[in-house]
This record gives sequence, structure tokens and C-alpha cells, in this order.
Amino acid sequence: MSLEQWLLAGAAVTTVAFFVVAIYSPSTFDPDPDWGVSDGCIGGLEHQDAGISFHYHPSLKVTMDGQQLQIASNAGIDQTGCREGMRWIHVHDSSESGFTTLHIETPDRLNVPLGSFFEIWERDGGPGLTDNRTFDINRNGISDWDEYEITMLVNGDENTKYESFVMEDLAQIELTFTSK
Ligand SMILES: [Ca+2]
Repeated sequence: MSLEQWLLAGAAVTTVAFFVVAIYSPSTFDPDPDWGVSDGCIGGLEHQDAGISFHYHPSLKVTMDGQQLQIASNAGIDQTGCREGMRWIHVHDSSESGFTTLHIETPDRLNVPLGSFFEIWERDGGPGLTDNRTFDINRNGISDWDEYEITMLVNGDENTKYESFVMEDLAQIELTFTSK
């Protein structure tokens, strides 16, 4: 084969390989969560303003055993480590009956996982706190995965990323916890 034919053959193999990977392991292309976002703080006493370039609004609704759990209306605002400031994920107004808007404001384009909001909301944890990226919605120090059946819908479709789900603008995230 000529050099040109070799190059064409190589390109064809690469293209096929791309589709094989895309079809059989779509998670290969999922963004890696930037877990450090829960430490970010806008303004306040201890942080310089970095300048906010990205500002978007997913929303969250949590139901526990048939009862909607109200998300704290000041979650992420003026908390330990971010006094008089706001975390990069925070809440201004919470809803008792519908979705609560999460405000995500970051200086760079970051992959903000749902679990980071639970860290900021202080409803994460688990046995021995070895994995602080696990839901602990009832704040008892026991992973909710041991206590509840958990389902998650994003814009009405089932989603199995849970804590690692990278939140997008206007995504409506609905979590349901049902006691085992
Ligand atoms: Ca728990």
C-alpha cells in the first residue's frame, strides 16, 4: 500500500475505534467531577473575589418517604470557612412544594457535581466519614445508600450518576429516598 492508503486505513481504524468506545462505554466521555468546588467562596472575609465567569441554575427537589424535604434557603451562604460570603453553589430561595433553584457561580468552567452541593448543605457523609461524597440526607452519619432506596430523575429521565452527576444549566434534578 502507498503511504496515502496507510494513512486512510489508519484514519478508518481510529474512527471505528471511536464509535466502538462511544457505544460500549459512553461513560468514557463523561466529564470528571471537580469535587474541589465545594471549597470555593465568593466574597466574604477570608477570600478574594476571583471574578465570576459562569453563573447558571439547575434546580433540586428531594423527597423522603413521600414528604418533600425543604432545602435550607441559606444553604451555602455565610457558613464556616466562607463567613459573609457565598459558596460557589448556594441557595437564595427554597421551595416547599417545587424545585429549589441552585445558584452555581464559578470563576472557571468547572464540572460541578451534585454531591458538592450536599457537602455544602452538610448532608453528606457515611460510616466513619471515609467517603464524604455520599448522601447523608438525614444527617445521622450513616450512608443513605445503606438506609434508603434512592432514585434520581434529571428532566424526568432516570439518571444513575447520583452524587457524581455534573449539573447543567436548567437541569431539574429530583431525588427520592425511600426507607429500606
Ligand atoms: Ca444517613
